[in-house]
Amino acid sequence: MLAVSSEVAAALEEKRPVVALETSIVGQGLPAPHNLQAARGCEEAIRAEGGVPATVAVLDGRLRVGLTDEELERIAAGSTKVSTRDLGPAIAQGAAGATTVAATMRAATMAGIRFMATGGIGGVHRGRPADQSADLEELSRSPVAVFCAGAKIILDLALTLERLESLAVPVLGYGTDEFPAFYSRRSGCPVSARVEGFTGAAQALRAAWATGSRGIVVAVPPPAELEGAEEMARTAAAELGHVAGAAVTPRLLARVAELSGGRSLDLNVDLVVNNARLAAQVARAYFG
Ligand code: PSU
Ligand code: MN
Repeated sequence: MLAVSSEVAAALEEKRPVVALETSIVGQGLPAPHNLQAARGCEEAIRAEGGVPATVAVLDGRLRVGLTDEELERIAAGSTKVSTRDLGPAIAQGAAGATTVAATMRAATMAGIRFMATGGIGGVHRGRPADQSADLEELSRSPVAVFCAGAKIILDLALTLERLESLAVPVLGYGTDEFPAFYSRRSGCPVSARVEGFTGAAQALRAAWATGSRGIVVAVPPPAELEGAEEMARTAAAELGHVAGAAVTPRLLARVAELSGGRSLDLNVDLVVNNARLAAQVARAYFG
C-alpha cells in the first residue's frame, strides 16, 4: 500500500532532514505552469539545505512517498483531490490522486516523516462554518510539523484558530506573534507561541512532541505581500454561489488569481518554496 522511494527511505535511516510535500497544490491549487514551478522549487530548496524532499501522491494503486519528476508531471496533468477519507478509495481505484495537507500528513506519519511544507493549511470557510477542512482533525492525530504561511487566504482565520485551540494543536509563530494571513504578514490573530530561529523552532517541536502533541502548525510570515488580498478573498467568497465541498478551495484560489491579475500565483509559489526551505533548515537543526 505504502511505497517509500529508496532515496527517502535511505535519508530517513541516516536521520537526514526529510520534508514531505503535498500535491493538491500541483493538481488543483495552482494552475500551470505555477503548479510545477512550486513543486520543483520546493524540492530544490530542500535539497539545497542538504535535505531530501518526499513528495506524496496516490499513483498506480499505491500511496507514494517520494516521486520522480515524471510522476509529478502525471499529477499535474490530471488528478483528483485526495484528502484523508479519500485515500483508501483512491488507492483501490488506481486513481491519480493529489494529496491534501491532511492526506500528506497521514502518509508522512506512515513513513516516519516529521516535517512537511505547504502554502496554507485548510480550515473553517468564511460564512460557511460547517465547511471545515479535514486538515484540522488530522493535525490533532498525526505527529507532523506543518510549515505554512498560515491558512489559505479564503478562510475564516479566527474560527480556524479556535478549532485548532480546541484540538490542542500548537500554532507556533516563526519570528512572529501573529498568525500570518497567507499573502499578508499580519492577521490580527495571535499564535499560541512564538519561536525564534531554526534551533528555537526545533526545540519547541521536540518539547511539544515529548509532551503528547501530535500535529504542529509552524506559521511562517510570507516573504512578500499581496496588496488588497483580504478584499479579493472576500469578493471571491461572496461570489461562490452553489459551489460546495472539495471544489470550494480550488474555485476560490482561481478567483483570487483572476482578481490579482495573476500576481497571487507568483507570490504563492514564492511563499511555498520559502516554507519548504525553512522546514528543511529546522529539520536539520532538529536532527543535528
Ligand atoms: N493551500 C493553497 N492551495 C491549495 C491548498 C492549500 O494555497 O490548493 C490545498 C491543500 O492541499 C489543503 C487543501 O490541504 O487545499 C484543503 O482543502 P479542503 O478545504 O477541501 O480540505
Ligand atoms: Mn474546505
